[in-house]
Amino acid sequence: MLQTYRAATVQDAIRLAKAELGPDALILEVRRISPLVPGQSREGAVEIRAVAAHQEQSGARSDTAAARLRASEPTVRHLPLSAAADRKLQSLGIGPALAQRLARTYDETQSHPAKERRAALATIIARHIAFCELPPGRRPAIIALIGPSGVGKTTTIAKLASQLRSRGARVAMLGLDPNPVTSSLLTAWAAHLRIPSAVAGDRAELTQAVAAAGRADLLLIDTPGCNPYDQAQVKRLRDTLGCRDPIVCCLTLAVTGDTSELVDIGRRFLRLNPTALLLTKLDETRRAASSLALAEQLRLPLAGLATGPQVPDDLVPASPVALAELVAWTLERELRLAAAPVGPVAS
Ligand SMILES: Nc1nc2c(ncn2[C@@H]2O[C@H](COP(=O)(O)OP(=O)(O)O)[C@@H](O)[C@H]2O)c(=O)[nH]1
Ligand SMILES: [Mg+2]
Repeated sequence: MLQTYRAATVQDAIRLAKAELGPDALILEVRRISPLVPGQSREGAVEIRAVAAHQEQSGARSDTAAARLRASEPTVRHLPLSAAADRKLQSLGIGPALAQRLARTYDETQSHPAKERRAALATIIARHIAFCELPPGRRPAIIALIGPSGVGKTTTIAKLASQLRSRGARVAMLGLDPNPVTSSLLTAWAAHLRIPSAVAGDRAELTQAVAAAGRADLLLIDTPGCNPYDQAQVKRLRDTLGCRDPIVCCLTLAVTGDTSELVDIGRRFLRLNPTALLLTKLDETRRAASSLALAEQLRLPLAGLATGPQVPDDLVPASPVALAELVAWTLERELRLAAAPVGPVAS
């Protein structure tokens, strides 16, 4: 039979329900209730409706509210772990073949130490996703970061410049943004890091700067943000950049949006012939495993992962182990959330 419990918090109400109906009690409904007198408690401010597990199976849920809830309830918690993980990974845009393999391994390594579990996931990822190094082996390396505005291109250039210089490389920066306000961020980073920088307003100036780059081991080119849905803007950038050797175009995307739209956006930048993918703002998502989906669907080798705004520390090279960590972390959190009967989960 459906029982009602009231308490100050959802957790307290669940505790009451479980104390009476047993640890497997199913929570069917949670709602905030307003006190009868404003400012005063009415046996707490949360009401939940719950049923004992055996009653749920024997049909107590024919109650209309319960039936409604059942229809909208995530079924994930009733699935075996591998099926739930597979479903979650596919919902993040990862293709069925990769998602199934990762999910099976995630399930089979449940009782293994975290490090072993991640190593097993990394082995699968290495077979499905391509990786590349930044900068590429040849000198001078000329790398242009392209992508929508605000994804962290300029900041990532500052991180790369600083990291590579501390490894002994002679680095220079070049801005392609003619707008003095938006281009000032690159100039400011260059001054702060004491790295030479210049601004090129058009293709001729870019060609000159690239020719002069022979003195550096690495020239990092910052491009203005480009609206992927504005074909004229994309074409203008392509005409300026040339997008051919010796420039390595690196598509930069922030993983904070909807994966399918990010793939759509990414595809619009393929006209600029990018040969590497950089993903940023991994710290601003709780579904970081979608990074795999982007690399897989865009078919671009993954070069780097930006995990925060700090220069130079919040940028790591992409690797199977790093992606395995993202997969394990996302699944651990998402499956725990799906299994939790109710209530907001912090973190
Ligand atoms: N949280 C977070 N913020 C970032 C990251 N990368 C860049 N940012 C911030 O995003 C904002 C836009 O970055 P910017 O480099 O100007 O983007 P751009 O328009 O692509 O050049 C700035 O406030 C950066 O500090 C990242 O990986 N994580
Ligand atoms: Mg910028």
